[in-house]
Amino acid sequence: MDVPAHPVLAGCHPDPSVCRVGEHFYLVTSTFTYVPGLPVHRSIDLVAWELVGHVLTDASAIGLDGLDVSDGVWAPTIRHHDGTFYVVFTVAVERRAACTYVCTATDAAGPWSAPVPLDAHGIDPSLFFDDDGRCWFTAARDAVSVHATGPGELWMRELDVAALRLVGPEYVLWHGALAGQWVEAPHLYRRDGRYVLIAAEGGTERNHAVTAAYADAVTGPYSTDPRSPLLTHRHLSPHHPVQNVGHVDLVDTADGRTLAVALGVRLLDGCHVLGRETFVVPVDWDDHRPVFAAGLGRLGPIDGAGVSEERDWVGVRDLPAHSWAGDDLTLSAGPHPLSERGRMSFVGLRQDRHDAVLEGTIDTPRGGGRARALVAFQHQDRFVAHTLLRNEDGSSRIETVLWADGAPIVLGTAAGHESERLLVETDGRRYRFGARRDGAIRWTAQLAARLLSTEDAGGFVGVLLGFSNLGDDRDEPAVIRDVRYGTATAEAGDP
Ligand code: 6LW
Repeated sequence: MDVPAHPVLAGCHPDPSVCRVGEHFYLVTSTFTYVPGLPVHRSIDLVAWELVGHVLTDASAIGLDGLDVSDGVWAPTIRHHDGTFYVVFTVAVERRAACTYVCTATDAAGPWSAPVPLDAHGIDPSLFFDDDGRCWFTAARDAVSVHATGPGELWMRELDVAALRLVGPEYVLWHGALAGQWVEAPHLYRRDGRYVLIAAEGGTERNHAVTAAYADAVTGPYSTDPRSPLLTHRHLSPHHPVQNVGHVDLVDTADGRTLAVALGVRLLDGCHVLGRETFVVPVDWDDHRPVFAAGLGRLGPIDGAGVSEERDWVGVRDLPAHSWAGDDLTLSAGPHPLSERGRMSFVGLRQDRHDAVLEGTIDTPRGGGRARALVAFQHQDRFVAHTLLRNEDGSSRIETVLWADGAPIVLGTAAGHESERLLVETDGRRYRFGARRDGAIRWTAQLAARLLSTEDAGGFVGVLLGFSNLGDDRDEPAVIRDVRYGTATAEAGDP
């Protein structure tokens, strides 16, 4: 099993968690307000992943309406014990943990149970099954909840898996190795007779790091591994193409190796638009102490897309009524603009490569005022809508609008036809918006990729490329024909 030097799940797939059952590995990642939520990917080599289902097919069960795009479903953990899969996760509101849930299934592809709330406050919940079958629930309390400043803390309670409820006393396990803020992402393992507690520290940006502590009893006391941080790119130059590495989960292969999934970002010109992605890192052991990425260069440099070519079309906060006939997408109209926090008529794909192109043929809506658009969506305060509109006189117009921090900025307009093949193309440094006709592209607008990056726009997600259909219930669905997403090849001409 070779470990690839690029993400194994490209695009916004952060906070990965993995478990193995027989020859299959199963992986879940955070989905925030994307719907359906919590995709389950399956692999036999941890490199090529296949989308097999979603834990949260029904968003109404947890209520994502009204949330900022980067709130919602955070940092799940997947485990398997005695024939049952467990996924625990937090729903965040205003960047703070609001509720913790557990879902179960006998088949990772589903159906999954409805989410069962747990009486737990904290982010990044995890489960650990001890040798005697007891299940321990761990989570992180951030610094603000513990003291005004200083480190946060990791805590544990037992989970009664029959009743799906936390029981017994709470144990405070550890405050981290780096005396900073944000000790999070705890996962417990057993190795060489010791309990191994792995955490993430430093925050999910450039200082992100993996640390560890060990104990002889599951409840502690835990002593810090003085080698911490054990995995980080914080010490590398800001020009290194992979940054923010951390938040790992470990898994043993059937033949006795250990690998970790980690999150990281791919930078271009100091910023990233693809969100935090899932990487795989080899792990050696020094007795019970993990040694991450022994040998150099396993995490980068990184070009090209991830190995997995799975397409997971998502909505935000809700999945609008839509259907596919081959490559033709039929998308119902929705009344909420993309700049609001409501349920909107939008479906998109995680942008998973720097050189990306999305295109589709759209008809001008019949009535005036409504818009159909190809969209590059970071969050409700930062996106570009490349829109096809009808003018008062019945003619069509293409209008490319950047929505930035509460205000629209028109990047370009052009006369349009009744039917237009709209496209967005990016090389990672800029996005260009145009229309294709008779083999040529007419560019209408461009903008620097930085404006859609997490560094500039904030948040925890990456860019979604997709389509929207703004209108009310009486409006007919938009049919977007011959939708194509892929790797962009340089095309001549500037906007
Ligand atoms: C995740 C936590 C984090 O729960 O970001 O800063 C949260 N770190 O580990 C959302 O991905």
